[in-house]
Amino acid sequence: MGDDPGLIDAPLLRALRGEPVEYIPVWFMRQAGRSLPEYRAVRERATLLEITHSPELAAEVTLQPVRRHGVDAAILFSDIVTPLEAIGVDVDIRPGVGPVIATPVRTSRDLRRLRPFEPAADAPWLAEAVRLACSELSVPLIGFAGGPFTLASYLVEGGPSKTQARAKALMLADPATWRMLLDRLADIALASLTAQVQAGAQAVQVFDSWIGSLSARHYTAHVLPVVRRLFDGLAALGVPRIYFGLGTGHLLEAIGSAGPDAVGLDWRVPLDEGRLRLPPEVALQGNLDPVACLAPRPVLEAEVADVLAQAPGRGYVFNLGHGVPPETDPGSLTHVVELVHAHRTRREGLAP
Ligand code: 1CP
Repeated sequence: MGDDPGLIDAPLLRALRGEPVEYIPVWFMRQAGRSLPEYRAVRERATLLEITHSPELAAEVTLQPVRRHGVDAAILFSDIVTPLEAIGVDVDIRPGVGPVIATPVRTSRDLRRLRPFEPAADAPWLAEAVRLACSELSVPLIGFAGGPFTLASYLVEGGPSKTQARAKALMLADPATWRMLLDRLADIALASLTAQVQAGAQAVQVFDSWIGSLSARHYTAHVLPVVRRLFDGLAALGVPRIYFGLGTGHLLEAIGSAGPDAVGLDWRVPLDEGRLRLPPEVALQGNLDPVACLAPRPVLEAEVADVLAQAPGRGYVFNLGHGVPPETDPGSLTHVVELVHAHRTRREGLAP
């Protein structure tokens, strides 16, 4: 499982394990399928769900950013809602909108539609896409899943929401149903990530993008226990486990206590502050403001230098603070990779 001997010492995996590295590894959240013309060419022939259902197309799109930018990791091309679609939830991914769920989940009766996810039977294309991509990659593949709160927010809201108001209302009004919902979603994420690691993924990331909308009190009471259970379950896979959420400055201590091996920070929290507030054994990932990718080169270079100046000497992976903006010039991303790779780790592998 995820133990290709040729890649076990890849910079990404060493950094996630807190080991010294020769250069800082870098990848970009949403590096596939956003700004690349070669992705748009594939999208002209197939919808997003059609790509994920085709191992050949999914593997091809997964490889595109690695070939073009020389990033230190691939991330499987899929979406956080594809396991829900695979168990029969009527989800559609609308261009320019995101996941839309025709019949939202709002009561305990609705939970019956969320049966367990059995990847081998429900989504054979998932493991096949991972195997195909890994057979052509010389960097690790990151498997991913949506975090329980973030998946719950799409299911309860019925689509993207700025406030997650309906999801939070269910959480507060009916904590028992909420807990059952989150437990089912954590089981779905665990099943999906297990299948991806068994097929060759060498690290996993849980995208709990929207947890920042919760207070620390609500996150700790209504979400953290489930996330902790998810990370406990993932530990058996033996690969580094990254946890990412947006706007989590007020949640860092809680997030750190959920048990991840690495935490992805957005641009709002300086890396050096994150280092102090997370357990020392937890690696950091982040956190260039994605908007910097749209700036002229000198500005982009200064912003990258600023992030690198705050980065710990060990246990660090460069990334953006959120996904690549779709209008990014791909050349800017390639340039960021060159800058990060050229940067000499200040403390040459000494403790952070
Ligand atoms: O690198 C990659 O792009 C890999 C593939 C990938 C990943 C990692 C996609 C393809 N989606 C995701 C994760 C994802 N999907 C997240 C977590 C990361 C994040 O916060 O950005 C979330 C919240 C989603 C949900 C989603 N799917 C949205 C956001 C909607 C909202 O609430 O604002 C959107 C727009 C999608 C559709 C989608 N997923 C992926 C692509 C390439 C697209 C656009 C599809 C299209 O327009 O055809």
